[in-house]
Amino acid sequence: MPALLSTNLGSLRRTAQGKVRDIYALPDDRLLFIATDRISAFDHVLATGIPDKGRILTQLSLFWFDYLRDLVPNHLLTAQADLYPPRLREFEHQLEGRSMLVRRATMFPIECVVRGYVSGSGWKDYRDTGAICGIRLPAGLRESDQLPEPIFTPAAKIHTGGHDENISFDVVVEQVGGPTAEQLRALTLRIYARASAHAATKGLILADTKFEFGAVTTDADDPETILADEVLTPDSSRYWPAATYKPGGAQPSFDKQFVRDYLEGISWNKQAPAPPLPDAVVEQTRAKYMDAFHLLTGRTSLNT
Ligand code: Q0Z
Repeated sequence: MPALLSTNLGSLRRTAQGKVRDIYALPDDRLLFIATDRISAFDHVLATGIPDKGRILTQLSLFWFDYLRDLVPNHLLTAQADLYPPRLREFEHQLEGRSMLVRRATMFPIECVVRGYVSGSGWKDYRDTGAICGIRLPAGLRESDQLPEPIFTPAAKIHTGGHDENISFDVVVEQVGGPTAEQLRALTLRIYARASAHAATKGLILADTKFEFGAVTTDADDPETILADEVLTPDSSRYWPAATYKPGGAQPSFDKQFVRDYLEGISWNKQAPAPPLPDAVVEQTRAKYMDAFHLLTGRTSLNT
């Protein structure tokens, strides 16, 4: 199957479009969450998609939702396209294996990031200030070093294209209140502990990852915090092969390194329009997403 770069569900309203994912509104406080085959690099969506990427990332999220279900409830209603509302049937080729029917939640305006290693914006902040999100860290850490213990490093969502802004826990408290801030931190750290332990048994370091939580009202009218969005995919996480881990510099990207190397090699100026990718780079990248899926789930094929 060719890569799916855009979705069109007729008269349904697309309520959000990210670099990779599209969200449509449905009646009864439900959303349809679709992972396309788009890929971004250097903050641009590329002209070429990666066939199966959306299915791989969706099915990895589904694996993790199930793996974590006793720790935290989540937004999934069903990912079986044949159980979707009848009006979606005609679009099933855009949906099969790559979409989730989810509960609409009231999202907390916080990216719940957890870091076990010092990388990305965490490394930049540490290098410049000795702290990440106001958490003082020991002197002398090198890029990609493991932290003494995993830390909660929240970020504020910047909607207009920009990068999320790292914020202190005190700012989270101001945004959502003390009890909810503590709940989000505790959930984030607990999920990371469980997921990073699983990844480690498969030879992968989960260096950091990002969760989004929302609030729903239960049958008993109590507010409940649920895990939403996609979870623990290579798009929302840094996975490193333990076998080649070498602190003291940046680690190669598990999934996107072939893409980055190609784009660096052609000296693209990182301004739109992003160039297309050669078939070989597409195929190598698809294989990396499949490797991650296979390692983490033990499965060798995808569901439709
Ligand atoms: C998540 C996002 C985008 C992908 C809205 N269960 C939910 N309830 C309410 N809202 C959301 C969810 Cl998952 C929700 N996002 C983030 C935006 C593509 C994810 F354009 N936006």
